[in-house]
Amino acid sequence: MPIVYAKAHNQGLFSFIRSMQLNPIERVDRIGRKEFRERYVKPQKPVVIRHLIDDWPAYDKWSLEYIKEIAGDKEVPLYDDRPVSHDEGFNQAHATMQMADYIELLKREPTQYRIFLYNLMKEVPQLKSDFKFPSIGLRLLKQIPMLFFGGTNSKVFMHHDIDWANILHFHFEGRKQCILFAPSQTKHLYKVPHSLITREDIDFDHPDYERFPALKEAQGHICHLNHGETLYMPEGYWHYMKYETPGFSMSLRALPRNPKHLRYALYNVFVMRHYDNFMRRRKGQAWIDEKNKRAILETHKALGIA
Ligand SMILES: O=C(O)CCC(=O)C(=O)O
Ligand SMILES: [Fe+2]
Repeated sequence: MPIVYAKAHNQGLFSFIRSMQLNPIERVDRIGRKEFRERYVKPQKPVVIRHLIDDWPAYDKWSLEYIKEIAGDKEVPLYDDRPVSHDEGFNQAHATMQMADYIELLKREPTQYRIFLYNLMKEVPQLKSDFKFPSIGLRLLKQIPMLFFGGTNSKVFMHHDIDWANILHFHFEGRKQCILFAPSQTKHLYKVPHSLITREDIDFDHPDYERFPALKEAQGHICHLNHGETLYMPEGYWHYMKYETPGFSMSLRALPRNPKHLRYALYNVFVMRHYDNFMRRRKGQAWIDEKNKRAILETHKALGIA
């Protein structure tokens, strides 16, 4: 039975809003490759591994201060939480800053500026010697360890990754909340067509069930990550992250094994994002507005909601 996170949120005087149906993600201390494959990869089930990376140099070394020391002079791309706009390309950054200034900002005050999918290792190759590719029964891609940074209360919109990968997500320094949904739940989530996101005006911490009634049926997963913990996200899983304190994460990925998922990945990379960019240029904001309308219409139609 899913546990309903029954936090009552004061909306106006006495109205209650039920939070979503979210099961706590299993946590294990350590796990071998055989057991990991049987219990989590095969059934495509998320899990938090608490001590997978205790033997990495990064476990002791990596902190915001350390990154500031070794990468402080790098110019980094920043994203905030503004809604997608037609005059930006797919996943286009909103600002840039020197890494040292950005880390100062993170430590000083809450900010919505995040670093998203940044290949810091390309700029600072010495970081590569701080971690290993865990031998856990996933064929992890060697080229692209991506980094993510966020400040207190910054939110990463609900999305799934373009390549439908199996993801190992390692967290450093702060504490972060992760809410996940399996691909089977997509029908309840108001997915925006030709994109990797759900409607951006959904607050997955306090959903508005009047506007988005399908969310009531969605069955998801939740965890909190602390320094050195690893989250396994199976293929194509939706994820919404909230940094509760300033911190950063690294993701490693393995291509999807399910042939259907691999086909979706190829379609996204080679067709979807180009088509979407093309339509943004052609139709402008009307294209974005139309897709957002369709997210609601198509979800309600498929579920028979009037
Ligand atoms: O936590 C973040 O900032 C985003 C993480 C993410 O989207 C990923 O690992 O794919
Ligand atoms: Fe992601």
